[in-house]
Amino acid sequence: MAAPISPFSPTVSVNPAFSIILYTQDKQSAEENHVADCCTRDFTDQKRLEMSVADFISHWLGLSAEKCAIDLSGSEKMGSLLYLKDWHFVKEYPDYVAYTTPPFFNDDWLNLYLDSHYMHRDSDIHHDKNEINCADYRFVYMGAKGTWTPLHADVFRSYSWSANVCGKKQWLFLPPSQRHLVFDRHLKHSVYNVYDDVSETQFPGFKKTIWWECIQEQNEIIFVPSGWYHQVHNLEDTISINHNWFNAYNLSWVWNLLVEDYNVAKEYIEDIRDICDDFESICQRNLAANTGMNFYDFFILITRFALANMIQLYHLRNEEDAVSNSSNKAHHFISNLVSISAVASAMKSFEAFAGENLNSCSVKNRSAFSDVKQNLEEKDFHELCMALVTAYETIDGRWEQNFEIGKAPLCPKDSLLLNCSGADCGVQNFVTASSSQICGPEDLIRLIELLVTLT
Ligand SMILES: O=C(O)CCC(=O)C(=O)O
Repeated sequence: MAAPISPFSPTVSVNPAFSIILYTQDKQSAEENHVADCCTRDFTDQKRLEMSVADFISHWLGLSAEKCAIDLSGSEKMGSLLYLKDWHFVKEYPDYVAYTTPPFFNDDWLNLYLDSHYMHRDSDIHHDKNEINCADYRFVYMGAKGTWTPLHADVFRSYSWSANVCGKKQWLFLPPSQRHLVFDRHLKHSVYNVYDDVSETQFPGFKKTIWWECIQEQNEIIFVPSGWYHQVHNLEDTISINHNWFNAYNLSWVWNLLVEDYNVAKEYIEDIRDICDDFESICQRNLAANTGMNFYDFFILITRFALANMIQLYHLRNEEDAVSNSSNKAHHFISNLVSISAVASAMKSFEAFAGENLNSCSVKNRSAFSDVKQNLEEKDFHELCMALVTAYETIDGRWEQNFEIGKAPLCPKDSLLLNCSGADCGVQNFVTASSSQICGPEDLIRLIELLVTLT
C-alpha cells in the first residue's frame, strides 16, 4: 500500500437530532430495500436481499447481542454480515431534514434532475415496482463492523462524497490511470476483493497496482473523483451518507462511460444486426437496462441543463441592478454551457442521432428534447431551473449564514428565477427566437453558440 491520504472535515451539518434508527422504527417504513449479504458473492457484486429497514435493524441489533454472547463465551461463531446500502432516506423522508449537503457538493446535476424528472422514460424498462429505487442518488449506508463494499468505480462514473455520521471506514483507492491493472486479459471482469488471493493468470496486472489508503473517522467526508476504483470496509459499526453526482466538470466522464457500455451492448447483439429493423433502438434499450440511461436520456438531460443555464444567463443580462458579482454568476452558466457543447460535439457522430434513427426513437423521447417551447413551459423544467439557481446561490455563499439546521431552505427573495415566472418575462421568446427545435447534438451546439454570443 502507498502512503495514506487524509479525508477532510468540512461541516456536513448533520441534524443534531439525526437518529435514523429511532425515526424509522417510529415510522415503520414499509419499503423493501436492497441489503447486501457481505459474505456471499453474486457475479460482480454481493448477493442482495429484499428487506425492510425495520427488519434490517432488528437483525443488526440481534447481531450485536449475539456478538457479545460470543465474545463472552470465547467461541468463534460468525453471524451473517448484512449491509444496508443505497437507502433513499432523503426521498423517503423528505420532511425530516437529517442533514444538509456541504455547499461545494451542491453543483449536483444528477440529483437536481431526478428531483423533478425521470432519467429513463420508456415504459418497458421502467422500474416502477419500487419508485424509490430509481428516485435519486442520495443514500444512507448502515452496517456493522466487518461489512464492506467490493472494488468498483461509481455509477455513471459520477463523483461521490461520503460522510461518516458515526463509525470508521477504510478506503482503498486506485486512480483511473491504473484501471487496466485490475481487469482480466479481455478487459471484461475486474477484481472483486483486493484482499483475495487474486489469480495472476486471470489478472496479470494486479501485482503492479499501487493503492491509496485512507481511514475515515466519524464526521469526516471522503470525496471520490470520477473513475477512481475503490473498495470500502467498515472498521466499526458505521452509518454514512453517500451521494453520487455529476456536473459540467465530469460530464464527459458520463458520456465516455455511455459510449463504452454502448459498444459492449452493440457487440453483444452484432450477429443479429442483419435481421433487425431497429438495431439501434435495441442497443439503446439494452444500454438503458444495463447502465441506467441511454444516449437519448443523456441528451435530454444535457438539453434541459443547457436551456436552464441559458435562461439564467438571460436573466443576468437583464437584471436591473447588475450586481457586482454577476460576472461570477455568469461564469458558472457560461462554463456549464461550454462543457455541454463539448459533450454534444462528441455525440454528433453517433448513429443514434442520425436522422433515420431519431425517427425510430420513441415519440415521448423525441418531443422531450426537440420541442423547446414545450420544454420551457413544463412545471418540472421550472423546478429544475429553480433548483439550479438555488444550488449556485448556496455555492456562492449567499445562503450559508441564514441556514438553520432542521428547516427546509426557502427560495431567497432575490432569486434570479423569480423573474422567470413573471408574466412579462421575455426569456421564452429570446430562446425560441433562435431555435424552436433541437433535433440532435448539432442543433444544441448551434443554439448554445448563438445564445452565449448574444448574452
Ligand atoms: O461506504 C461504502 O461501503 C461504499 C461507498 C461507496 O462506494 C461510494 O460512496 O462510492
